[in-house]
Amino acid sequence: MTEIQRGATPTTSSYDVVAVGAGFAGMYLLHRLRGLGFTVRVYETGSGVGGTWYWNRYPGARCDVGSIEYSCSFDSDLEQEWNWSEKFATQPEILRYANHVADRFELRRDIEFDTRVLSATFDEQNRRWKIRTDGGEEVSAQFYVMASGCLSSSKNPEIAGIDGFAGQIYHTAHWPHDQVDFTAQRVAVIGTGSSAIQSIPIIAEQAAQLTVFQRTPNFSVPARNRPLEPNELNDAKAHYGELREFMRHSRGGQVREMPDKSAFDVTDEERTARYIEGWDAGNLGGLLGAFKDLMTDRAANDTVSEFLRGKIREIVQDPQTAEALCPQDHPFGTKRPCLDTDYYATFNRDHVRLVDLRRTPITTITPCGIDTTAESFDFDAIVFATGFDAMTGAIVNVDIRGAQGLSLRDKWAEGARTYLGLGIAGFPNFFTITGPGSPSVLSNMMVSIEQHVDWIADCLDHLRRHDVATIEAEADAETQWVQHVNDVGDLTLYPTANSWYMGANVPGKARVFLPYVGGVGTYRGICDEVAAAGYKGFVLS
Ligand code: FAD
Ligand code: N01
Repeated sequence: MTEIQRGATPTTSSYDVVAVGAGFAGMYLLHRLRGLGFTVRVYETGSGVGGTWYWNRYPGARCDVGSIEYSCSFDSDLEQEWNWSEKFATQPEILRYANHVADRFELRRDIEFDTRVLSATFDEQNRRWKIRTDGGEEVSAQFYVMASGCLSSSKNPEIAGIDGFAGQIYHTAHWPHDQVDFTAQRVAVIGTGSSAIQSIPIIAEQAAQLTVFQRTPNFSVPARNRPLEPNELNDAKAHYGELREFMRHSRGGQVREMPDKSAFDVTDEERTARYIEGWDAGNLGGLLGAFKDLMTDRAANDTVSEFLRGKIREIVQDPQTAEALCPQDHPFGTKRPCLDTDYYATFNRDHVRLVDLRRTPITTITPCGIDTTAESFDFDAIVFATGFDAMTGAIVNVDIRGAQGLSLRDKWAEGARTYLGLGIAGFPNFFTITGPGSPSVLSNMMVSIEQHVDWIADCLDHLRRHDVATIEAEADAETQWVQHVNDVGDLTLYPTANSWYMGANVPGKARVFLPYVGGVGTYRGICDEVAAAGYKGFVLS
């Protein structure tokens, strides 16, 4: 809706910093910058804080990084006063936490809710960003930050007929705020990524019939979720400082020891025993981190992938369904693996059916349901669990124009290019949080968010103290960083999969490995060195 249609009264205001997004990234950025005395305005499309946890309210939504680790580390009182109730917190609990953070630090007064940022243009003459919203507001800021989330721009399936469906359509990433009741309904779920895998067992509890439409099977490991014991929480509270320090310098931002052995350093029996231990551990690290070469050596990965396929065949009674659920097209871990509760066992229920779209693709969504090349299905409701235009979608959804009118959409048409995932050549005074080219989605995002926010806050403070008006990534530094991100990525198996890490899930999106796989500790060291060297690779003027 344009400003004219809305009839809003445009206002003009001026800030030090404008940020997009009131998830954990935008909230912490606001808190940090406010503490440094900057004036900040945050815009958020949703009506509340929490980002991911505001939008993704589908049944079964919860984190798959342990709650204690998936939490803010920037305030020790906050750490001490918040009590996580489960090993993996539910979406409602994380949303309550996000609201608690907003209340505790009085963040809402600087957040404009129900407002989408449409465009941001760098005005070279005044060296300021002009930001326009769908509310008709136009504001200016010296610095502009996209804290817009890596998994916030949802994606519908590219299937004809969606608009003609007579029943209810839901998307996991835009779940209604009111309870959805599938009792006695015939329900379809399209997709088998993390959102589907979490929601399918719970939808199956309610629905009269559940049909899962799977294009690509994914690997999933049991979460073994449970209430947190009081002593676990107390122990974490007593040692938060050490835990956080370990996480900040770790590979994935979690409390996890790194393996030192290859999968082939041990006997077959020892290897299997290690995988059983990983399967029983109730986290992804148990298997991803079982051996040091699982993500770099195809033969090593085959051993864990085959172990997991064996587990699927053990659990799922119908051999044809079991086979269809076995991922064969990508090595374990190269598409984001899932953590589930009873996912595979759900396919043993009489009213649950898997449709393998590799054999019988969907041709159209009809008014009554879904047609495949083999069958017509009638449904009361269809759930799209079809994911996101990850890492770049929310950024390029805004029409961002840098120096000389350069459009970020155009610049990234052949693939996202950044310096450190923080700055972009041609876009002065512009930052992204957990942007492409940073560890981001390959890590515990809370750790990566805080590292980026701290780096940006320190940078702005430095610029102000040294009377510097603009900072911009150098084109050469950007090229070298992009090369490094690719080189490190190419040492791994990640680029072999058609994953959203590669942009492969969005038709027409450039195939580039988006995150930096060097690890959060290494990456933090690089960012710190860049800052210590007077922001090496950036032009300060
Ligand atoms: P978000 O939380 O995505 O917030 C971005 C906000 O920006 C959104 O609210 C959006 O509305 C707003 N926005 C975007 N564009 C605009 C615009 N143009 N104008 C105004 N507002 C805009 N990560 C983990 O590390 N561990 C987990 O266990 C985990 N679980 C997840 C489970 C789900 C279901 C999903 C989808 C993601 C999960 N993630 C997890 C990743 C998760 O996205 C991050 O952990 C984290 O919440 C991201 O915070 P953020 O503030 O960067 O972005
Ligand atoms: O999305 P996805 P998601 N026809 O992209 C299928 C985080 N997260 O929302 O693989 C038919 O993983 C698609 O098939 P294919 C986590 O980082 C975490 O589930 O493209 N199918 C795939 O099966 C995660 O990785 C948690 O062939 C179509 C599915 O839809 C990320 O968010 C929970 C299709 C999409 O899976 C995204 O997860 C939830 C079409 N046209 C999310 N288009 C935790 O547990 C797409 N698909 C922490």
